[in-house]
Amino acid sequence: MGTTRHSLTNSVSHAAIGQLQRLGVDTVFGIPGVHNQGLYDALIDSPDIRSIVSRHEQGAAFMADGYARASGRVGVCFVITGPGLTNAATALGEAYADSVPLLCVVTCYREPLVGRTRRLHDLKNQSQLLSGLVKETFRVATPQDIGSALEAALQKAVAGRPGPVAVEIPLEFLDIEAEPETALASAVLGATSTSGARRTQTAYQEPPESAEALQMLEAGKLPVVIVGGGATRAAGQVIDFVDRLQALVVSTAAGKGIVPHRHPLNLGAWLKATEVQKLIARADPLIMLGTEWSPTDLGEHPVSLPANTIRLNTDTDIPPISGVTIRAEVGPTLAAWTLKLAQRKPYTDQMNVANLRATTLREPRRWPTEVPGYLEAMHNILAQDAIIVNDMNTLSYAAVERYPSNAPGTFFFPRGYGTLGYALPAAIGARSACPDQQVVAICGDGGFLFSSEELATAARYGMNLPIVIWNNHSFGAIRATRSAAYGRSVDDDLLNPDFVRLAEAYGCHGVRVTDPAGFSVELSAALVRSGPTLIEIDAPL
Ligand SMILES: Cc1ncc(C[n+]2csc(CCOP(=O)(O)OP(=O)(O)O)c2C)c(N)n1
Repeated sequence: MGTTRHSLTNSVSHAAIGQLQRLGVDTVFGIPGVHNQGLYDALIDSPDIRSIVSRHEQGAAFMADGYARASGRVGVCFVITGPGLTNAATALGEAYADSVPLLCVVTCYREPLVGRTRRLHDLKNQSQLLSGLVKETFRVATPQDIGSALEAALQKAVAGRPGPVAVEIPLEFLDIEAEPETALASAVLGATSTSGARRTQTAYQEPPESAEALQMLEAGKLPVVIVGGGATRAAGQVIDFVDRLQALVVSTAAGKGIVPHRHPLNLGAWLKATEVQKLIARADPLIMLGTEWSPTDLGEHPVSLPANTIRLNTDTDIPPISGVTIRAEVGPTLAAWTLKLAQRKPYTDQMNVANLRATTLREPRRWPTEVPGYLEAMHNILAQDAIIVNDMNTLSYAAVERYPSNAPGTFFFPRGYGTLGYALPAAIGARSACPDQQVVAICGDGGFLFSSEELATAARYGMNLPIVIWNNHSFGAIRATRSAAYGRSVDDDLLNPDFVRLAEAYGCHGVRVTDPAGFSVELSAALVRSGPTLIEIDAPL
């Protein structure tokens, strides 16, 4: 233990990085500091792990989020104790709310001074702070625990309802020599886990409630499926199931694209639509797949569930409902049901599905009349599997309901926690995970400035990334809701920088467009440009 700091290649930090590599981690996002530089030093000796350095820890954690949503694997970020963690906190909150598997590796002091903060980067109580942000924190008690802590954390991130986890490593351990057992323990654990970073496939076991669910499916007259983000990796099984039953489908924002928009039974992603609410009320049965039935999807008018509801979810914490709740993986369970329902006569053949779909899609919307033209231009240009990473803004709200997503896991929206500043860094994460897919960020002028410094990251790594800014010179959504609620508005006007020049100052390409035709030209050009392009839309107020 305790030898020359700079010559050590078998440090606890090396054991940590080696273990992450064995567990399938290929990218880490973060910011180095004196309080975690042992980890960064060890990365030099593990060229298979790519390090992407952000300009703010919130950006690093959002990048890990975007990486996770795009790849289906755990996103990993490295932050220093104290301010590194508090900067990342909001993004961890978003990942928790949206069930995104993240691992935050954060340093700490070996002896926490709970209640005092005299040491550099020390917090009053870091572990307590973490407990309010993540599913579970693994505090490394001895240097020998490093391998098992990382493995346990990665497994926890994907177990049940996915979410963020943290590993707190005392910074006193980072640069000391790892005991032989440390490496051994890591190797053994690594070998037994094919990839802790991915949800492991276990043999399908019929859930005990399956029989009841199948009875409801056999007897029902109008099956309606609500598909949520928890079914993203089970798209094939969901579509087979829907086809077998000829069930109508509605999706949440997170579930967009799981059943392609072009599928004739898909009514879109608008649970609030009047026709959809009516349909849900008379569904028989209603089948909820991988959705928590979140208030953020339902808005102000929660729809009550019919008695005949089947709920399939890995989450163990979801509240009870009438009907039957099954805690199991969506994919294998649906595959088994589809086989068992082989003789079912399709239900909806008498319904005029096309009419219902048209009525649902025609419902009047509140956004400016220019919005659909821009979304249509995007849809005409982007590939079917293009990843659209949204912030909270007018264009994105409209896109939830209107953008025709045709591939699963391609529409990201920070719906659960509703954090402004998500889109740019999360798009950088998605771009790192999926270099062969198109990735586009959509921001408002307000939200963009919450994380615009990450233009530097996109430029530094030469990322081909169009960043669209809907510039209505205001916190438009807030202006609209406040005007509606109070009949007047204040502090919603924004004095923005010149976005085109801002982009150029960062080494990105910048353009301003004034109509969908110009937008089409610039978006097409941005998709083939090697670096990032900021496209400012001169939007109506
Ligand atoms: C971190 C954070 N702070 C505040 C809010 C509240 N908020 C929600 S939408 C919004 C306005 C966003 O403005 P902009 O990005 O310009 O989009 P627009 O509504 O104008 O289209 C604000 C301030 C939030 N969602 N997140």
